[in-house]
Amino acid sequence: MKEKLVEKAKEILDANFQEGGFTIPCKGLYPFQWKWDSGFIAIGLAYYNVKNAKAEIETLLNAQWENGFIPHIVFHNESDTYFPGADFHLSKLHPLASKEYRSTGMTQPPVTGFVLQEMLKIADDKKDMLGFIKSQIDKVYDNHKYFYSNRDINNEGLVYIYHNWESGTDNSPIWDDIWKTMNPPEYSFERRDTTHVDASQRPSKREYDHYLHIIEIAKANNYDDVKIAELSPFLVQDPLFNAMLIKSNTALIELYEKIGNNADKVAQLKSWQEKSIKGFNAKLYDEELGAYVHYDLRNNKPIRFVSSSSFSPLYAGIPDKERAAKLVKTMMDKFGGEDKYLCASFDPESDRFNPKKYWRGPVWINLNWMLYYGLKDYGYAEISERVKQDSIALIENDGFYEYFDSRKEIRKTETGGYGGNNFSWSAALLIDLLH
Ligand code: 9YW
Repeated sequence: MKEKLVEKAKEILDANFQEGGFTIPCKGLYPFQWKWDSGFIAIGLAYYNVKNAKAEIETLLNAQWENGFIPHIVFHNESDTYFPGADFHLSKLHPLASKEYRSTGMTQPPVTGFVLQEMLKIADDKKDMLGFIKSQIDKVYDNHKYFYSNRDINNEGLVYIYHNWESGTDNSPIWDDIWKTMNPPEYSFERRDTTHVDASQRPSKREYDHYLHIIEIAKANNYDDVKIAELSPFLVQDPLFNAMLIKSNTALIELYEKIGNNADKVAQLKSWQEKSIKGFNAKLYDEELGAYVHYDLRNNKPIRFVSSSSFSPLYAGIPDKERAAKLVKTMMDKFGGEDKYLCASFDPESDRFNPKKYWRGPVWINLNWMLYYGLKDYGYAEISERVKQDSIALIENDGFYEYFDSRKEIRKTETGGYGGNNFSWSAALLIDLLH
């Protein structure tokens, strides 16, 4: 069983690998290179195709802007199966954007630092991989520098995101109250996602109006960070995004120490790190909920909902042992019933929970992957093993889908896999989990 699944996972990754040296997340649905997808994909590739794993990271980092920014989508190729594409995003509006690659003007969770560290752990030839890392690591460092220099506007060690697409958790109910503060025009455009996937499993047209409106505001200001911080109706400190940055800081410190001769960068990373962990625990933890939550900087208030992002700080070593125990209790009480697969993306007890709709409830393999390692690090061997086995069971049972229904019951009558099939990061991370 294990061998067969791994074989199928490799087939998917190979089929999604493109001539330009990068992997698309899903045929038809997502025909370009996405930032955090690339990271997870490189981890899977590192097990059996080191050349492609390296190419995956290189092609992403080649599209870095002169200010260190790494975009969320790199449009290496033309494709009309996705909206909004390069002609909508117009990255060239920013004076420091890549002249060579068209991209979006927003980013995604900074996973690349810890991905490089994972690639080193996986590599048989450590010397070769460390050489590769040495050739790329400064770009990742520059990306962190970009975040701390431009997006930590209150100097509290926490960076903002200005768009829900930057979070990676696109239509989470967490954003619903922000949408209520906006009244975007009704744009006319042709959605492409709903030609690939059942519309009931995707965001609504009205939600897309909000997504596009934020980009229009950013474009009207040439994607200038200062202007965006001033004007974007969406400005959020996201625990998932910041936890990824912190995890990647840790990885960069360890990698630079291995490489040697980078004392200045190590000192800078340690100083960012100390401030970030402190700021994170002081601002983003909600005692009453027993979970980390998002903070709405534009409207100056915490967004008090529990989602799988609430537990991601476990992966980055952010909570102390006592707080970690509370997090695990919240997770098990709300998300962990025997009738459920871990871990739904949104609080199953909330009336905003929707088990079939994208980031409003379904289980995602990348979040589970982080939770598995996080829980394991904190000594929760049994629960971490359950997250791992649940992830494997979902894929084995339903297929290599983009997201999955957390309710075991429904599989008596219907399939539980939703969104795109033959999805790259589900395949890549399964290879890691089964290793
Ligand atoms: C979209 C590619 C991306 C992921 C995001 C996910 C989805 C794209 O797909 O967004 O157009 O909705 O939400 O996390 O990186 O897999």
